[in-house]
Amino acid sequence: MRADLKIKKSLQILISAMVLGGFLLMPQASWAALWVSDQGGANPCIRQALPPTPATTCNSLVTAASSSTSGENIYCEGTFNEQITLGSSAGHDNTTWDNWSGNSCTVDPPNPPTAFYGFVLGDAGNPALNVTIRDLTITTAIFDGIMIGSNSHNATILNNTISSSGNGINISSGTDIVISQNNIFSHQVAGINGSRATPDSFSGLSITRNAIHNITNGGGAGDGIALGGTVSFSVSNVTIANNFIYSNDLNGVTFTAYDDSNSVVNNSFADNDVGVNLGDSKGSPATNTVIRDNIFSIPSRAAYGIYVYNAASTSGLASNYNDFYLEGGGSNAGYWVSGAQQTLANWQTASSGDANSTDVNPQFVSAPSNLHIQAGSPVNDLGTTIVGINDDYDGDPRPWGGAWSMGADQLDGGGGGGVPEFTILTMMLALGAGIGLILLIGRLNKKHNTI
Ligand SMILES: [Ca+2]
Ligand SMILES: [Ca+2]
Ligand SMILES: [Ca+2]
Repeated sequence: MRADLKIKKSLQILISAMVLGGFLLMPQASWAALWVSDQGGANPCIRQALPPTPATTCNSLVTAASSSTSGENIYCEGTFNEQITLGSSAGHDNTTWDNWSGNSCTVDPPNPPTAFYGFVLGDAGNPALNVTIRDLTITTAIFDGIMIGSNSHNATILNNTISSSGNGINISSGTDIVISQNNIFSHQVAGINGSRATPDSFSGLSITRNAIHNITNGGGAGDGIALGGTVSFSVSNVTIANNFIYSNDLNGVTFTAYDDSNSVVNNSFADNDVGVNLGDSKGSPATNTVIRDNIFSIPSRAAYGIYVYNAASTSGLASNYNDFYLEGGGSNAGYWVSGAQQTLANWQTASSGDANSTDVNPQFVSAPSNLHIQAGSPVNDLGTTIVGINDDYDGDPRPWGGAWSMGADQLDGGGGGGVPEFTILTMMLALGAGIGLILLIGRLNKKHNTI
């Protein structure tokens, strides 16, 4: 990579770190918000301008939902054994549900018949519009950690830990949903599950920069991401990019039935039975799928990079610039309609695609869970330009000093692949004051700002 670019990048980070650092050194800004603590007890929730003491907060997110007005922030800390259902009131629209500072906020709903979900967006046909759920831990819901329905458009699910439920996130309707930077794992059906049954659902769904892993087939599935439509309404315009998708019992991503014009780009797959599946045994189509710049590390069992289940799903498939790394012992590059294609060459012949793909060891930092690539990885700069994908799993910019890296990690952008700009930043900071703070901000700046 070019040294001048590295230094320029370092200066950009240093300047932004100093600006952010100066901002944080100012007196703490106050937010008029609803504050919720499991140590609190006040009822109803009262809007307050400063982070109050627990004694003056309410102790229920459900109570906060009954008090919220449109556009409000709700900050929480502690553990809440509740199901939070939004949509019955216009005061639920435009709300942001967030932890306060670095304090954890966990939603752990009780069992049925008291609760089936952690959060529900959309209540009996009433949508909850423009809701953001961020920085929370949501665990052990019998059905779904987060259920999105009733046309709850523009939901943003950001930087949450969502574990050990039926589905992590289940979507039945709602356009322009953003799911980013979440850790979604140990569910029994799917990490993200979507079954479209109404017009315009799912259009603009974006699934980026998440870790989706260890989904088991306890519920009969075991998919990282499972999206399917109906004869009347296909799932379309979904972007799945920059995710780590690993150790799922069945498919990393499956477009099971009536999917059209969806993109799977710049993801890193490892230890799944299938990386990307198209269609089903009944002949249901998943058409016009774009599969580019992904790494498929295909484990040593009856496993496949791409599985095209039926002839209908070959239509419009645009697959290229992927890495099909066969770990050996039964792994196959793909499955094409009626047969396994063991090697990349077999797959290329059968599918007439993937002309610019490769079959090299991507040199993950620590497979299968840390799918950053090591310095010197042969898939660096082997990808093709993907319009609209300008960062990577870590938020590092693409491209960096060359072309797109295959997979979710842009090597030259730093992060797990190598941290040269951070090293230079550290050296520069040794000359100045406020080292700890700016180092911290330098790190935070790699991901996103947190409140
Ligand atoms: Ca629970
Ligand atoms: Ca990176
Ligand atoms: Ca927060």
